Amino acid sequence: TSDHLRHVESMATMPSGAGKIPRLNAVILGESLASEEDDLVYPSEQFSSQALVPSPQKYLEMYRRSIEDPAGFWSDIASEFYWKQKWSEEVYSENMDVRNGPIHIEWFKGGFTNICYNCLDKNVESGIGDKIALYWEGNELGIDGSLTYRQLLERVCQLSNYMKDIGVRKGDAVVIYLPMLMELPIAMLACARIGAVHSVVFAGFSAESLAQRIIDCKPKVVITCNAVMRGSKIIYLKDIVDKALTESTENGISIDACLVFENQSALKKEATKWHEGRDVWWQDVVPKYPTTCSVEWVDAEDPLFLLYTSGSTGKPKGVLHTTGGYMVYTATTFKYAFDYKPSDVYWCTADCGWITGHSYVSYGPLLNGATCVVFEGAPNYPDSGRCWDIVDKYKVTIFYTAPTLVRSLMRDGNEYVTRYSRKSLRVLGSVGEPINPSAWRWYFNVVGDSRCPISDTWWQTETGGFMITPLPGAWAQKPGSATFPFFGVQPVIVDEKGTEIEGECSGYLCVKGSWPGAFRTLYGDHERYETTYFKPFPGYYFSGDGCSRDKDGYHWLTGRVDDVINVSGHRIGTAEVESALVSHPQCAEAAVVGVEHEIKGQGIYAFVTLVEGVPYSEELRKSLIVTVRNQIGAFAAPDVVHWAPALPKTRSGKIMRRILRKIASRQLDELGDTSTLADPAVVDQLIELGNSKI
Ligand code: 6R9
Repeated sequence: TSDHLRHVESMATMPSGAGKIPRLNAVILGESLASEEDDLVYPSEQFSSQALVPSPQKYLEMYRRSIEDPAGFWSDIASEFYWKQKWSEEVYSENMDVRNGPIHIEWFKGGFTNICYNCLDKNVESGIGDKIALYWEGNELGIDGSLTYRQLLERVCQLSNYMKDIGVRKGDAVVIYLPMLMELPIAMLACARIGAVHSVVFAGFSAESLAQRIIDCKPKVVITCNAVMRGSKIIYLKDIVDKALTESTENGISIDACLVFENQSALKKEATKWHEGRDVWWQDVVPKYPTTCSVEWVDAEDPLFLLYTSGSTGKPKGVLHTTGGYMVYTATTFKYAFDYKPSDVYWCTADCGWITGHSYVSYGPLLNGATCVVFEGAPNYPDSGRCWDIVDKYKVTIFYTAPTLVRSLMRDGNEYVTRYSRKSLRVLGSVGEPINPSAWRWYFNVVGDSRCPISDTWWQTETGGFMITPLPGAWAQKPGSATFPFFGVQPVIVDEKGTEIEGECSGYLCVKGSWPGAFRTLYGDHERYETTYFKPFPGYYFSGDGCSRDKDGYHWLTGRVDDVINVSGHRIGTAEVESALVSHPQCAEAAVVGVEHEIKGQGIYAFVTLVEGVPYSEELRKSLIVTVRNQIGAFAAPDVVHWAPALPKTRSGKIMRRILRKIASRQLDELGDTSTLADPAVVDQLIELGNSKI
């Protein structure tokens, strides 16, 4: 194993925080990564001395055991959870190498447990029933609520009972299309309690995207609400669901019920369109059910949820996570990466529609008995100080968000931050995309008053939980680096041939061996699972990300190397946007690339070829963007539409995206070799059109 162990070992000789003063550079925009590498930011001695993992030495000891004896390491941790029946002898079994037959990963097989029981009943029984599990902060100032662990358990049981009553059984799918109300984690937990498989669809997805997911997983029930306020805008979610369900019915999929929560602060019952016989008001039925509900004990390898994510082809992939390994992994990563203590108040700004909201709003924190903030609104409403207002209101100690939000708040100015105390904060987190060093510094210096370590957590929908992340008290950080692997994770960097490269290097980020939180398959398509993730570099799981490792063994994620773009931390497949664009009757062809964007990280840049004879117009540009909004969601709308008389293609007809990326980012002197193009003149036409405004 060794390259990594060697690095970690050398790190153990690193001085720990004692007496070191972080070198705090001023916020300089546009500084380069290279000059940052030696900039170490140490946790304070005070922080380290109270931390769960206080030193590189302690990490090394635990990490070494996790790699040399994964079964022992993880079964010790798993034993802290409640199991109705212990797993079989073999803690895990895996084949991660396509050359040795089908890929398979199993953890704690034969063990029976329930993740909802471990999140709620176990905590209530251990005596924290009266501790706040969820604080809910509404979109409007002054609209809020909270639930203790006991109250949350009761609410979950009522919904579980309702679902059982209408015939939802173990293994049935349930689609959840809700904004960040407390009912969203309640619905997830209620499914888990009865062994149903939830599939949460982010409430920013369009009717077509929702329909596509419903058609794929064929749920018994869809859970939604009538409408939601986001900032000063109202979104009629129920109308979107109606449209999606009409489309699903046309495709032969019918559901038993659509359960609708009346979100009174947005829209009254009376104003909601209704489909008699199918639609049911949550408030009419759920509160009538008993507040206790027996638990469905499930095998550790029974599915817990499906979450659709974008890949490099048009069809979203249904990432499937199972119960036992995911439970153990999300709980453990949460605890160590945020140095969690029972007195913490934790707030993750992610929506439960994404993996971060699954693992680190719902499951990870609740499994630890944590108090979490769930926020319905937008972080800049009513103004850019909202986050820090919430931090002060609930005395948030751990704050976890995405670089895109950090950058946009940074642009809005320090006054919005410094107006609030923020004294409660002790750990900050970042996720979703690489955080640029200047944003890291602003986050560290201004938001955290140079006092709070930042956990820059690298992971994916597929990995279930953190893979490369700082342990905040254990070692010095380098702004912009996700640092070192979590326990049990063996990252490797390979070259194009799939050969592991050692030492200071850069290449494709893969993982050797399995970890408990790994996804087990793509729903209904194990072949695509193998092709996408295990065939590119046989013997490894391929992440789709590029990564470099510096001389001290720190990992620097450099972004996607496939046709996926990362817009504000949301993964969007270029193929999805392209297929939406070409569905427009006047669009003949489209090619989409990512382009650097100051706030969003990446923006969407679309080259569009129109049907013969159709003239370019501003109106058409708008209508193309509306098409993408309708088919995917507003977050996938192109930032730029670049008219293209033709697209640069090789003689075999392949679009040369490399050239399009250069044109999009105006790096015109770096176009490289264009001689292999079928028609090199296309490039000049494109550049010319890019110069003239239409
Ligand atoms: C958790 C999540 C996964 C992709 C991943 C990578 C990017 C996420 C990152 C990061 C650099 C980090 N990514 N966290 N890149 N540093 N700390 O975001 O899951 O939506 O599946 O996206 O996001 O490119 O491959 P998901």
